[in-house]
Amino acid sequence: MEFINYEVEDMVGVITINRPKALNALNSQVLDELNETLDSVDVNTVRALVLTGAGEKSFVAGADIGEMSTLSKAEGETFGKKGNDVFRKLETFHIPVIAAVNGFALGGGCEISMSCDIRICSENAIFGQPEVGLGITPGFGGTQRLARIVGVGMAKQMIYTARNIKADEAFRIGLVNAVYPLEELIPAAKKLAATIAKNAPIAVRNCKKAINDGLQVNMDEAIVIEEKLFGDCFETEDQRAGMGNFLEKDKEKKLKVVPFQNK
Ligand code: DAK
Repeated sequence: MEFINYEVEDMVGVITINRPKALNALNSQVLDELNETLDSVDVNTVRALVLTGAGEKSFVAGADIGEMSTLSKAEGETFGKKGNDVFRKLETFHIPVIAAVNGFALGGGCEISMSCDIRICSENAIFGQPEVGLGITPGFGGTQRLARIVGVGMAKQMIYTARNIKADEAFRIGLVNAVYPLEELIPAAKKLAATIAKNAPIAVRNCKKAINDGLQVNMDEAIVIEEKLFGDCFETEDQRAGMGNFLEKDKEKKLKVVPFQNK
């Protein structure tokens, strides 16, 4: 692949968007390659993903403005669908995805980070939805996901003003969970991913689904979604071994990785 690197270390996969000359802007080829990479992830052996950008300046500086500028309406629709499909694939991916935001996360860059489960960033990170300054609306889910993450008032302010915010403000409003010096970002992301990877994979997967699906419906329906996904964990080897280890009071064993089991 030209623009995506994918490496697996232990049970953690790291996907790097590698187009530093254009600050890792998302063109059609990047989106296609990201889609193919996600399809190639072996979720039986990889338990969490880290998504980051190449270089020390930018995570993703948005959708590729050069490519977009010449699109016809029909091509714009195709491009939008391509982006939305990949972003939704990330959001609903079987295993958790951590965005390690190492610089600019503007427009589609901020939006792709919001399709991930968790965002952490470096001190030089800059977030923003500059689209209204370009004569468009955020088109890869920004109007929807930003409001859900930071609240309606703050999302409207960021989107209407097109003002960028720095890492400390992103942390203050809850857009990121933590801020690190740049050189510590990837190690921190891998450590967080490894912590998740140690837990029972079916349970983690079901938690992701319960949170995501539950947020789309009212509480009565959400609780039913949770019940079903809770019940789904029983009779798995993860559940038997996890509870068995606790009952045996074997602290060492309790910390062991419970092997992935398809029911
Ligand atoms: N697209 C293409 N190239 C980009 C780019 C981008 N978004 N951002 C940066 N680059 C390129 C620059 O053109 C430059 O290329 P060369 O001139 O060297 O060939 C190179 O990266 C370095 O950029 P700068 O020279 O500008 O670097 P600076 O440090 O001076 O500035 C910057 C960094 C991030 C502040 C600046 O590059 C910038 O403002 N970039 C644009 C940021 C932006 O506005 N991003 C949002 C794009 S709009 C849709 C769905 C979604 C979308 C659209 C439609 N549908 C559903 C249809 C999404 C829209 C967006 O994301």
